[in-house]
Amino acid sequence: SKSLKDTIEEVIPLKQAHLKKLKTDYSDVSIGDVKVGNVIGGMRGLRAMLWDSSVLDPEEGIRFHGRSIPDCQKVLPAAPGGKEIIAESMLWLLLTGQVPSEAQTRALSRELAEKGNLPSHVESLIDSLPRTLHPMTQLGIGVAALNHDSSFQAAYEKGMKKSEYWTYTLEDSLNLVARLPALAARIYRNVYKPGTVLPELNPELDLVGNYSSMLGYGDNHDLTEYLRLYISIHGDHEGGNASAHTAHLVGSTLSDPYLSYSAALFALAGPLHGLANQEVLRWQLSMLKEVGDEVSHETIREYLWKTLKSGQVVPGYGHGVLRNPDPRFIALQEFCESKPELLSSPIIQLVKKTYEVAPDVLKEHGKTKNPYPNVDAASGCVLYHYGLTEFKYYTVIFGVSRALGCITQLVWARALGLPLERPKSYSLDAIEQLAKSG
Ligand code: FAM
Repeated sequence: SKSLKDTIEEVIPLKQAHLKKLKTDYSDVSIGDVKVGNVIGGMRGLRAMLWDSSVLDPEEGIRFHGRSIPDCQKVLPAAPGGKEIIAESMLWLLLTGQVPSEAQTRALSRELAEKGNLPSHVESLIDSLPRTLHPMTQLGIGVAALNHDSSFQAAYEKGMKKSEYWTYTLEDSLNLVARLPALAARIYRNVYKPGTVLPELNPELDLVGNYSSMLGYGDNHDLTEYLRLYISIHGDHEGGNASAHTAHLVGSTLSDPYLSYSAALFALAGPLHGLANQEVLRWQLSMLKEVGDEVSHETIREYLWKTLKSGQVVPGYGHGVLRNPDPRFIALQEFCESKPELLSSPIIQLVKKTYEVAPDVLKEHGKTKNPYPNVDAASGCVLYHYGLTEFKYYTVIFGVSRALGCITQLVWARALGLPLERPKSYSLDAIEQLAKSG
């Protein structure tokens, strides 16, 4: 069966022709105008970016090459003995637009496991960091240091043709995805389980199977399956979210995939973005501490108001684009509903009860355009239940996942020859003048 690289190579001329057609037929056609509100409002709603692998509909949520999460759950291969989508089948779909066969998925798993060991300089760099340094900072540092072996950078120095950019980008990208589990697990062990032995990568396991076993949870089939689902569905969320956009911007300067993705991780580390999944747990636990055994809709409502009145955001709720409950949240909830053990877990029940109350409170509060949960509202509590309770680590798991979408864009941006990103900015005075004359 065809390899991932050969499949991408086959799709490239089709996409290149499509882009060329857009350029010749429609370059001067407007697909929306730019209001002052967009410019001063974080560019919300501005149609200003090409991102082929997924599109986010405000009502319905994410589709990966046109496929919703339930569609993907039906067709994308799982791990041997598992049911959930795995990172490899999602990555294949994102990169090629096609559903991989079982054999192609297994071959990619094997390729990634074979490439997954960290270079020793990265191991010693990570081991030298203080245990108190936030795990996300450590992850970003480690990913940046992987660029020591960038084949894109080496080929660029030698002088490669533009038409070859994508192949070296793909090579670096797959190495990056392959090495993320060992890097992320090493950080976990150093910070939370010092002195324990990190297992070797097992070439028979899928990427997340290996990640779970290196974290120390390889025997927990349900947690491993949850991580597979989690990492697949957090992979890509169109282009404008802060981490994806950062990877794309940095990559547009022809920085290699390691540097581009390292930058993206520092965007993911912000509390309005990926750090929200750590914040949700912290917030729900402090709620538990305060209300004790009195967890009722009423006490949760009071706690929500207390958070809002103190000027904080309710973590896990609201979204820059979505205007309905996030289908990723729903997929994770459904995972819980399929397991009675999870349904009776106090922390999972608390998250569920919060969901029954929070939208009405947020509507009454009247500020957020989307009073519904995003993915972060649900993602951490299942990890917590299974014993992965170190919630400062949760965004690292998100960081292992988001690479899938970011590297897809990097490969395609190079294959399509997309240029350096460089929007026009204006000063306050200049914007006012433009508005008055426009
Ligand atoms: N709790 C309280 N207030 C909220 C809120 C929330 N969950 N969500 C939005 N608002 C406020 C927001 O702060 C803003 O207030 P000001 O006018 O005083 O600035 C107002 O409502 C309008 O905001 P919006 O237009 O509805 O949202 P934005 O597009 O500006 O921001 C988020 C989107 C995600 C940053 C925002 O909803 C938020 O801060 N949510 C909590 C943090 C969170 O869960 N982030 C994770 C997002 C996620 F899906 C991800 O990246 N992983």
